[in-house]
Formats: sequence, C-alpha cells, structure tokens
Amino acid sequence: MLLSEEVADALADGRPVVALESTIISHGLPRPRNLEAARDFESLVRDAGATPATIAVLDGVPRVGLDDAGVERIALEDMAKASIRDLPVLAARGGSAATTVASTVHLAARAGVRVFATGGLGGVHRGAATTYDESADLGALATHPVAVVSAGVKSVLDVAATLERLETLSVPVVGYGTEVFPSFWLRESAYALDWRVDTAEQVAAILRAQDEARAAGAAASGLVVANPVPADEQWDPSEHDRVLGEALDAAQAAGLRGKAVTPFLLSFIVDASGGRSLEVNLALARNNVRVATEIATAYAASSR
Ligand code: PSU
Ligand code: MN
Repeated sequence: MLLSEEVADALADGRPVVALESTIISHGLPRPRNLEAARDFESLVRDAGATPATIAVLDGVPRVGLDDAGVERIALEDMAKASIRDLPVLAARGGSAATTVASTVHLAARAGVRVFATGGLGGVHRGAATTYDESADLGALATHPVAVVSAGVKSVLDVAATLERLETLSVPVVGYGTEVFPSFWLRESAYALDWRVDTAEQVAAILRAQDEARAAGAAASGLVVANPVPADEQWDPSEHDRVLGEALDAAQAAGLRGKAVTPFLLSFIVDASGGRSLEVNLALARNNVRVATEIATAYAASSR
C-alpha cells in the first residue's frame, strides 16, 4: 500500500483527511462527467482545508491518495471493480482496479483514515433471500473503524433488509439532520432511524467513543452517517418510481449476477431518466463530501 505524500503528511500531523471511493468514478458515473466529478470531490475537500485521499489499486499497488494522473486513470481507463477479496489477486498480478466502499473502507482503515465520503452504500439486493446478493460493504463496515457518509442506499436495493443487516452486524446508523433513512435520490425512505445527529462535532464524539472502546479491547466497528440529498436537489418522486420499476425489470430480464448487477442498474437508470438521476447523484455525492470534510475536521480538532 502506498500513501501519497500529502496524505502521509496530513496523517502524521493529525490534520483532517477524507477518503474518497473510486468505483463511483469508474463504474457509477458516465464519462466524461466522472473525471470532472473526481476532481470536484477532491477540490471540495481541499477548499474546506482538509486533504483528499482518493483510493484505488494501480498496477498492483493499493494507493491512498492519487495524483492527477491517477485520478485520470480511474476515470478514463476501463478499470476492474475490486472488493476486499480481489485485493490479493490484484497485488499478485499487478492489476489495476477501482475500489468499492468495502475495499475503500479496508484500505482507509489500514492507512489510518477515519472518515470516508461516497454516494450510496451497497446493501442487500431485492430477492436476496434466494440470490444471497448482499454487498460486502456491509460486512466491511462491521469490522473496520471508518465512518462512511452516504445518502443511504438506492431504492433498487431492499432498503429494509439492508437496515436489518446493519443492525445484526452491529453497525451504528445515524441520520445527519434527519430521523429517516434517506434513499439516495430521495430524501426519505419509508424507514425511521433510532438516532439523529445535527452537527459534525456530534459525529466526531461518536468516533471518539468508538476509539475509546477499541482501546479498551472492543472490536473495530464502522459508522454509517446517512446524509439526505438537499431538498431542492432531490429527484421527482414519481419519475423516480417509474424509472426504478423499469430498471428492476431490465436487470431481471438480463439475468445478471455478482458484481455486474450494481453497475448495470446505475447506468440503466442514468439513461432511462435522460440524465436527471445523474445530476441528483452528483449533488448528493458533493453534499456527502462536504459533510465528511466537516466531520474529519471536527474529529481532528477533538484529538489535539
Ligand atoms: N451505490 C451507488 N453508487 C455506486 C455504488 C453503489 O449509488 O457507485 C458502488 C459502490 O462502489 C459500492 C458498490 O461499494 O457499488 C457495491 O457493489 P456490490 O453491490 O457489487 O457490492
Ligand atoms: Mn452483489
């Protein structure tokens, strides 16, 4: 694993660092908007006084913090999609890949980065009772000390089952300024949360409590910070419902399985919505990067 110089320096000085995911860039957003987005997310972190750590595997080496050439590669090259289990295979053969939430969390934890921003979390797919399709993101959050700021999970997933699994896995979930779990393009799902936070300092205090528990011998655990898309940027709910139905039908007709399912649904929905879902996706991801930067800043301040 290789840390960029600026990430290594920031961590050594106790300055705030925000991990950023690469699968959202390589497989979640279409070219060329994805390159713009990757640069934009990094700028948002920098402009708020923190250090971005975009994470990916390049030529067999997991990287925590990319230079501009690396950012271009994840956006413009055809990258594999790597979960945690793919990391040793890529290392052995010198391969390159974008990292999912699961593998980004894993590498961030190894580097000592405590806060991570993405768009949406992977979760339990509809029909999982027979397909067993549950993202490794959930298990990764159960075992790594990284807080993930996301806009919840997409309504293409089984939102209720995802929340149940997070409960079983003992991953805390807090709503950022909300009592309701968001559903990615929409501010709300049908599911209420147990805990609401309203400030970055409140999240930093939870991270501190986790650190103290771990120092006292508790196992590592992540945190889901569920941050709804701003009200004026959410998708029109009726258009959302229509496109969602079409996407689920298409995925079933295509008979996809494994890691092909999520990228298929994402690109189908961008096309079927005439690009509208993409604008909402970018808006919510930017919002998550902003909140993650505030949390990382509050966390760094609280450890001085
Ligand atoms: N959800 C999104 N956008 C994404 C993904 C999920 O709204 O780009 C990506 C993330 O990288 C996530 C991965 O970790 O899909 C989950 O894939 P799978 O279901 O194969 O675990
Ligand atoms: Mn899957």
